Amino acid sequence: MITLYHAPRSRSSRMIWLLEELGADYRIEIVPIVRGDNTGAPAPDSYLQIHPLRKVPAIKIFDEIVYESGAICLYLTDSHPRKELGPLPGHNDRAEYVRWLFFYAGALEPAATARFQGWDKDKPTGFGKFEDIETVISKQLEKTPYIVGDSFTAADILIGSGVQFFKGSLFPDRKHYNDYVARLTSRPAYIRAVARDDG
Ligand SMILES: N[C@@H](CCC(=O)N[C@@H](CS)C(=O)NCC(=O)O)C(=O)O
Repeated sequence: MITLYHAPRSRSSRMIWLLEELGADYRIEIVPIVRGDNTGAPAPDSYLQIHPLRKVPAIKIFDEIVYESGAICLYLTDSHPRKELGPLPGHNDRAEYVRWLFFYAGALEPAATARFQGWDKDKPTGFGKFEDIETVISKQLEKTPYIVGDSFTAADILIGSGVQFFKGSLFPDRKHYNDYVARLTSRPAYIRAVARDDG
């Protein structure tokens, strides 16, 4: 049994989606968090043994704890190989899959945060320029229905949530973004996850 530490309408909502896609046996434990607009309350000190930054998502499987959305995606798809939601080592698409998970976490997330906060200046950073990052994603989604190619993977859960959130605001309005989000949000597992978001 997997425990998902979750706050409704947060980054952990995506992990409910992933667990539903995997058909995993899981339970949800609701965790209080301080939100971006400073509402909410911090998780209690007891939660520091699950996540040292008091954030969600985190998962616990037996005695193992994983936090960071990209790490959770990789861990869960590797540990549910028969579900084929992430190419495994040796698969032709493995490099691309891992690259997109880390591109989300290491490039898109920090660049979008910097853009939102007005911190991004015209200086080299470890994550690159926001427009360049958007172009990389757009070029891929112009070519293929999913970010790794023809098949849905857990990388779509991360990149797709970014596209869904940013399209029409930080991301330009593009038809292939609308089509991509429509493809993802019509998935039965996505719909089930939305229904479970409150716990
Ligand atoms: N890089 C982390 C970000 C996690 C994160 O920032 N989660 C927010 C919710 S969307 C949170 O827990 N905020 C509470 C806090 O920072 O105290 C991931 O992707 O898992």
